[in-house]
This record gives sequence, structure tokens and C-alpha cells, in this order.
Amino acid sequence: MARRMRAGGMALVVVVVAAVAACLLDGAAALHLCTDRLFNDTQGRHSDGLPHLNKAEEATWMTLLPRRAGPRSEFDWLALYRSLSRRGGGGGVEQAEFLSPASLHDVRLDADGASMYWQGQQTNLEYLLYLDPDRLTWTFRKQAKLPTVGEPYGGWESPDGQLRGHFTGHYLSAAAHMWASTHNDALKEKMTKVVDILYSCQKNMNSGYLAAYPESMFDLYDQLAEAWSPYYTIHKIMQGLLDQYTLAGNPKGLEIVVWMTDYFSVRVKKLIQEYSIQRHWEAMNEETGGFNDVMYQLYAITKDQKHLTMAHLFDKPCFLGPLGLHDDDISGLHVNTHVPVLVGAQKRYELVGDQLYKEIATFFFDVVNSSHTFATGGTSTMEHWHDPKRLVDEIKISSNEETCATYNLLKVSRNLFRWTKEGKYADHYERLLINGIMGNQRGKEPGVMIYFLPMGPGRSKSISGMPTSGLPPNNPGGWGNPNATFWCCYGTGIESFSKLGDSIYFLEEGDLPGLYIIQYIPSTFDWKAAGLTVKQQAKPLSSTDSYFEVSLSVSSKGDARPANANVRIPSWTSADGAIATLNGQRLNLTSAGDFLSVTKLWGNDTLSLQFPITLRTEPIKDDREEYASIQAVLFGPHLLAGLTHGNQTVSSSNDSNAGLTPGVWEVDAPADASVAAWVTPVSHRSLNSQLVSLTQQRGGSSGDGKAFVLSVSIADGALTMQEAPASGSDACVHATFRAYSGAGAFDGSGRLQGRGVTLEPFDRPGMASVSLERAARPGCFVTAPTTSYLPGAKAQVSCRNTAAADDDTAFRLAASFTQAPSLRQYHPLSFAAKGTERNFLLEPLQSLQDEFYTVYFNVITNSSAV
Ligand SMILES: *C1O[C@H](CO)[C@@H](O)[C@H](O)[C@H]1NC(C)=O
Ligand SMILES: *[C@@H]1O[C@H](CO)[C@@H](O)[C@H](O)[C@H]1NC(C)=O
Ligand SMILES: *[C@@H]1O[C@H](CO)[C@@H](O)[C@H](O)[C@H]1NC(C)=O
Ligand SMILES: *[C@@H]1O[C@H](CO)[C@@H](O)[C@H](O)[C@H]1NC(C)=O
Ligand SMILES: *[C@@H]1O[C@H](CO)[C@@H](O)[C@H](O)[C@H]1NC(C)=O
Ligand SMILES: *[C@@H]1O[C@H](CO)[C@@H](O)[C@H](O)[C@H]1NC(C)=O
Ligand SMILES: *[C@@H]1O[C@H](CO)[C@@H](O)[C@H](O)[C@H]1NC(C)=O
Ligand SMILES: *[C@@H]1O[C@H](CO)[C@@H](O)[C@H](O)[C@H]1NC(C)=O
Repeated sequence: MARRMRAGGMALVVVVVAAVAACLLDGAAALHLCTDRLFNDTQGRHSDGLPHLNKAEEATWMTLLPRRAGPRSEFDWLALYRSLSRRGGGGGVEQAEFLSPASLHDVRLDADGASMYWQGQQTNLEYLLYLDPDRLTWTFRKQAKLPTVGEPYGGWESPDGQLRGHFTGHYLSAAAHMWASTHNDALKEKMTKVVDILYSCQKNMNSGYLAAYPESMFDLYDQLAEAWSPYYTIHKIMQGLLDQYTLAGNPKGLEIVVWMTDYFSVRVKKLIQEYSIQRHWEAMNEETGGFNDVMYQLYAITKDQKHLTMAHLFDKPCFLGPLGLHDDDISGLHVNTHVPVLVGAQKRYELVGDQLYKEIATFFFDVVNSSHTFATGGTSTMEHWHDPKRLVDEIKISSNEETCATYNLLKVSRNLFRWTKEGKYADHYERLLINGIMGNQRGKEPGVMIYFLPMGPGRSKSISGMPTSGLPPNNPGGWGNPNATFWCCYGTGIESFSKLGDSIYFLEEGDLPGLYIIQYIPSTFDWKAAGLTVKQQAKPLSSTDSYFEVSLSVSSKGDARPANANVRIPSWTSADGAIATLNGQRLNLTSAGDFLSVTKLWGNDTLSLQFPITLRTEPIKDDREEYASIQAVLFGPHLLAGLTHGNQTVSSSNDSNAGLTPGVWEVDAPADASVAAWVTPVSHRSLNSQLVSLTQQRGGSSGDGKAFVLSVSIADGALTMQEAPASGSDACVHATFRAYSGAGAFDGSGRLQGRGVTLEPFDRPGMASVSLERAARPGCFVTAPTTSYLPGAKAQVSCRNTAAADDDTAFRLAASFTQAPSLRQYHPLSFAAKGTERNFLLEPLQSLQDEFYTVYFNVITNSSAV
């Protein structure tokens, strides 16, 4: 979200940017400026909100897009629409068939605690149930002059927040999707109550207007003055209400949206009549979300011409036009302002058949995918697009991948898949879902999510975007909390985790019912059109596996008819070596990135697939020769991150190489060797049982009883005593050791025993180690400095002084650690990478919480090392 809240409420300062004002007077050149209208406390334009100048001449692309028109007297929505729309030519109208998503009512995720999808859904369900309808609607009731109940929420939903109400809209969307996915009655009751309250708020204001702030916010918007994205918020509210109608069948949802649209269409009409249509488009340089998208969806339901015209009025010309001419310059644009407009443009193609909008979406995706994405498949730094193929500059800055932009980009590739059935879009969806969404909740904590996903060396989700991100002060970083954050990315976060069942199954109409299975997510699908039930299972994957195994059991419900099922063969595997069997019989496979298609009368069938899965590296998108060695490591679709003692200074600038700290990202790759030569699997099954954490109570039994753990110091690698850390924190990594000796380190009940036990720091597999009793010096042990140490006190190797009995008691105390369950376990997808200065433990980026990590490595080979 582009702008922070103003601390003291709304300021009625009208900001007219000189360059734009001049263009408006001029008229002719008004529209080639796509700018991000970012404001800050001193009324200025923020430095990253510079006008975005497109190379293409406005005159050229304006023939493709909404033409300039402004009916001043007789206002007729149809006439306006006609004057906006292209007349013939330029791509034509297409009647196309698209795959339709399976209804969420028919898809159930497997209740399997080991499945990250099930976990993600359940954690989010818990959060949705925690949220209180009275608090979610507090500011709406206040605005509608109805009695408020309870306390308002904080963060971006607080009563003086200019974005207030946006999260309530997201909540309605999320709850509708979650309800369809689970049919949880308690949730239905809550979400219905929110709709009822909004319904009474709208009734009480009695003009169609519905928001949690006054109409004057829209006056400011119309005057090009400072107002924080009012149409953005209205889009969220309308979309939430519409989802309540379409997914949960609540007629009030539709009724409210239609009346709201009446209000807003009058407003837009007035603006155009009073000024010009250019003025409307100039105002749209503010973030307007997917207002076009929700209007197209409304039109699909109502077929009301006014709704279609309203939709097209919000197809932002200065963004879509140049893309229509294949101008690939999106650098400088605010990502999450524009991706939702693109999603709306996709809806236009689907509803109106306007081929140009298909080309725009396809071209746009290619530009982003080829020049602006990280190895997650996601995009943006400081919320913007920067120079193409210069992503090394972006990872110097920690505020990468605004997660709400990830949510929207997934919609784009999902639609492109539905149109084309091309596996590459399903591959993108898989990669971005796993690496850019699934790790955005902090473990199983409801309502703890991130805003940015950092991609640089030595970063952490726990301090993403923190000072200074280059965005206005107080820009959100790290994890938020359940009742006082409510960032934009919280809104999209609760939606993402409510619709994990959404893009697994797609349906095709035709002579035979058709099914596309594009994601491997343990689930059951009620395939009504074919009278079948499809149960998908995936064998839990571990780093030592050579295959990823999926099976699909298809059973008839008694009235089955022949049907066609298509299963994605992911691009990360190779068809050579892949095995597919139907009821035990081998099937031939097409190439990776394609689909395995089977048509038959299904009854009681099992389709089993084994996909070879391997490690590979992928260069960062940066075309400068000197950065050719910057690579990410992937295992199938899983992006691996190396645990790093980083905690680097977060830089707001890419001027220096300050963000690229030496020592935290170099790995040593033998020249011409495959990645398997320097990255090897860590067998979590055998190693997890060897992990320990060693604790002492300060001062022994007579001390204050506070628990301390033996830890590797982040600063200098020394062994120290630290306060026992909270679960998921970075400190857990440093307080976990693998304990082993030549033989018999553990007795039958899993306790350390024997002399000469060696400790290996959890995150340095096969590298540094310390001996509890150093074999070379019998009688010498690791000891805490004294028994009344302070946090950070260094442990040492001390030798027992057998001559002094008193000393021996103190010595025993200092050398006695209690073996506790390890604070950290190896993830099933753990690998060890050989570094030049240290080894790295690689784990899926998705699985990390507060740990510090490195996603891209500087892969130094013999030849490039010197
Ligand atoms: C180059 O790589 C080979 C193979 O791993 C290794 O034996 C050798 O020591 C390396 N040489 C240098 C100079 O790093
Ligand atoms: C606000 O904008 C002005 C003018 O561009 C600039 O000088 C100032 O540094 C900005 N303030 C902040 C807090 O970004
Ligand atoms: C959030 O919840 C906590 C615990 O219930 C409470 O102490 C705190 O006041 C709440 N904050 C807000 C802003 O509602
Ligand atoms: C990096 O710096 C250059 C030159 O100042 C600038 O053009 C570019 O946009 C910057 N990139 C990022 C990601 O900030
Ligand atoms: C995205 O780019 C990668 C190369 O970086 C390519 O392999 C993949 O096919 C592209 N995806 C799409 C959907 O075009
Ligand atoms: C698989 O391919 C082989 C060689 O092209 C062909 O002979 C065989 O009939 C095919 N099997 C099936 C089940 O299509
Ligand atoms: C389905 O097939 C399996 C294996 O061929 C068989 O064991 C089972 O009894 C069959 N079930 C039904 C309902 O036909
Ligand atoms: C990382 O650095 C910040 C700023 O110096 C500090 O506040 C924070 O405690 C550090 N975190 C860790 C885990 O070292």
C-alpha cells in the first residue's frame, strides 16, 4: 500500500503537481503521465513517486483504448461506453471458452497435520473466528451514526486511519471463501452479522454510500488532493459483499453493492461532466485497487450497461495503453496499484471478448516474469518495479515482494492458465503459492503475517522493511499482530489462506466433462459433472527423495460417465524418468510442462505419478556480467534459503554494495560440477533424533531459576549462555546442536551419555564443532563462566582442578547442562551447502519464521574465484 496514515487525521491540503496541472490545461498531453500519487507530511511527492513517462506517444495508444469523450449535457451510459470503446479493428472480439475453477464448495483439503496447506487454512480459520463483527464494523457504524458496540480495532483500521474499512471488505471475501471451503457454521454466523451491520449502515445513510469514512474523502480524491486511496478501499468492500453473494448466497451482499454503485456512478458522472474524462483518469493515478474488476463482475451478474461503463472507465489507460503497444517499460510504477487493474482488464477480455485485453495481459505477464521476478515468482521492491533485469540492486534493499502484490500476481497467472491451458502458467502459480504465500503466516499463530518478503543476503521476515525501507516512516516491517496491524497485506493474507483449495482443480465443458489438476495439494474433489470423486494424495517429500509421488484415486458415485482428466507434469521434473501408472499399468508421458491426459469411464481407478525431483540453481534476473554468479537453489518447486548469521544493516539505497555483505552468501562450487556436488541432502529422519539443547538454571537450584541455554553467539561464534528463546525465533537455531560421538552418544532413552561427546551447531552441518569433553584433554569440559552469569556470558572449556574440592563443586555446576528437547528440528527438505567461509543449512524459505537467511548465493567456482 503506497502511503502511510497521517498521524493527525486528514489534512485538507490540496496538492496540485505543477507538471500535471500544465498538461491538463494543455489537454493533448495529459494522459501519457502515469504517476503514483504518493504524498507525505510535507505535501510533496515522495521520491519514488516520480511521474512515469512512457516512451510511446499517447496519440498512438489512445486509438486503442478509451477515447477521450465527455458528454456534458445528456448523460447516457451506453453512449459514453460506445465513445470509450474502440470501434472495430485493433484485435477484434473473440468468443472463447475458458476453464472454470472448481467450486470451493466441492473441494476439501485433507485434514492432515503434516500438510502445510491444511495447517495454513486452519490457522487462518482460527484468525477469522477470532475477529469480532462488532469491532470490524465499529467505524462503519460510527460513520452511519449508529451506536457503536465494543472497541474499534487498531492499526490501519483505527478510527483515524484513512484506509479504515478496507480490512472489513477483505474479511468478507476471506470469510466467504473460507466458508465455501469448510462450511464452518460459526464463521457463517459471524460474516452474516457483518453483512447485516453494513446493510443497516447503508440504509441509515440512505444515499447508497457505504464506507467507514466520510464522503469528503472522495471530494479530496476528485480534487487530486491528499486522500489515501478511497476507491481502493471501496473496491475491497464491494468485492467482499459480492463474494458473500456469489459464494455464500447472501442476497444482501448484491443489494448493497448495486446501491453503492448507483452512488459512485453519479459521483464519476459528475466529475466527468464538471471537468473532463481526463480529470477522471488523472485522479486514477491514486491507487484504485481492482475497482474495474469488481464492476466487471457486477456487470456479469446484472447485465446493467451502467456497470459495464463504470468498469471500463476504471481500465486505467496510461497503464494499459502502452502495454497494448508492447511497450515494456513498467519501471517506476507502483506494483500493487497496477496489477489489480490488469486483473480487471483480464475480466474485460473474458466478459466482452476484447482480444486486445488478452494481448495486454499476456504481454504484461511476460514482462514481469522475464525481467522483474525473484526466484519465488514474485515481484516488487519498496512496492515498485525498478530497472528490468537489475534485481541485484533490489536485493540490496530488504523490502522486497509486497505480499499483497503476490496475491494479485497469482490472479494474473491463474487467468492466463484458464485461457490457454499452458502448463507454464500453472508452474508459476505453484512456485509463487509455495514460496511467496505459504510462508507468510508465522507458524500456527493466527493473525501473525508479513508485509514484505526479503530476498537479500542475511535477511529475516522478522525485520523486513524496517528502518529504513525508503518508504515513508513507520512503514510496516516484520510480523504484524492480530488486532492492531491490519495492513493491506493482512487483507490479502486472510484471503490467500482462505482459498488454498481454489486453484487445484479446473473444469472444462464439452462433449465429455473435462478436469485439469494443476496443483499437488492433498485434497478431495467432488466432480459433480462426471459423477466422480477425486482424491489426491501426495507422499510427504524429503530432501533424500529422488521422486515426488502423487496418487489420484477416482471413484464413481454410481452415475459416472466417460470423462477426461488432465494432470500437470511440472516443468521442474523431466518426463524422462517420470512414471505414470493407471491401476498399475504404465502410461506414456508427454514432456515436462505438459499434461497427461486420460479419457475413460472412470469407476474405481488409481492414477499414480512419480516425478523425478532434483536440485538446480537459477540465476538472479540481472543481465550484468559481474552478477552471473548470483544464484538461487531450488529443489523441485521449493526455493531453499540458507540460514545465515546475518542481521545486516538494512539499506534504503542501492548505491553501494552495503546490502551485499561478504561472508554471508558465498558458496564454493567446483567448476563444471552439478549443484549436487556442493549441495547435499540432510537426512532429517536420522539427524533430528540427535538434536539437543542444553540448559542451565541460573545460579543452580539456589539461583533465580531463570532458564538459560548454551548458544552460539551471533557476534563472534563463541559459545555463550542466553535466555531460553521463544519458539520460532532466530535464537532457537543458535541454541540447537547435533550431539554425537564415535559411538553411543545417546542411551536407550535418547539421553546423551558417555565421554567425548561432540556438538555440531545446528546450522553448520559438517563444519564447526565443539567437544563437551575434549578428547585430547581428559577432564576438560565446556562450562558456563560462573553459575550466576548474565545473558551473553561466554562459555569456555575449563579443566577440573582435582586438587581443590570446593572448586570442584562449582566446576560441576558450571559444567552440568540439562539436556532439553531441541529448540529446533531439521525440516524434511533440509540440505547442506558448502560455503567458502562457512557451510550453510538450506531449508525451504516458506518454512522459516524469524530466522536470518540468504536466498541468493554468490556461487564462486574455481575459475571465477581468483
Ligand atoms: C577447485 O575445485 C576442486 C574440486 O572440488 C578442488 O579439489 C580444488 O581444491 C579447488 N581449487 C581451488 C583453488 O579452490
Ligand atoms: C516529502 O516530500 C518532500 C518534497 O518532495 C521532500 O523534500 C521530503 O523529504 C519528503 N518527506 C518525507 C518524510 O518523505
Ligand atoms: C489486542 O488484544 C490484546 C489482548 O487481547 C489487548 O490487550 C489489546 O488492547 C488489543 N489491542 C487493540 C488495539 O485492540
Ligand atoms: C538503484 O539505483 C539506480 C540509480 O540511482 C536507480 O535508477 C534504480 O531505480 C535503483 N534501484 C532500486 C531497486 O532502487
Ligand atoms: C517465466 O520465466 C521463466 C524463465 O525465467 C520461464 O522458464 C517460464 O516459462 C516463464 N513463465 C511463463 C509463464 O512465461
Ligand atoms: C506408448 O508408446 C509406445 C511407443 O510409441 C506405443 O507403442 C504404445 O502403444 C504406447 N502406449 C500407450 C498406453 O499409449
Ligand atoms: C477397487 O479396486 C481395488 C483394487 O483393484 C479393489 O481392492 C477394491 O475392492 C475395489 N473397490 C470397489 C468398490 O470396487
Ligand atoms: C538485528 O538487528 C537489529 C538492529 O540492530 C536488532 O534490534 C535486533 O535485535 C537484531 N536481531 C537479532 C536476532 O540479532
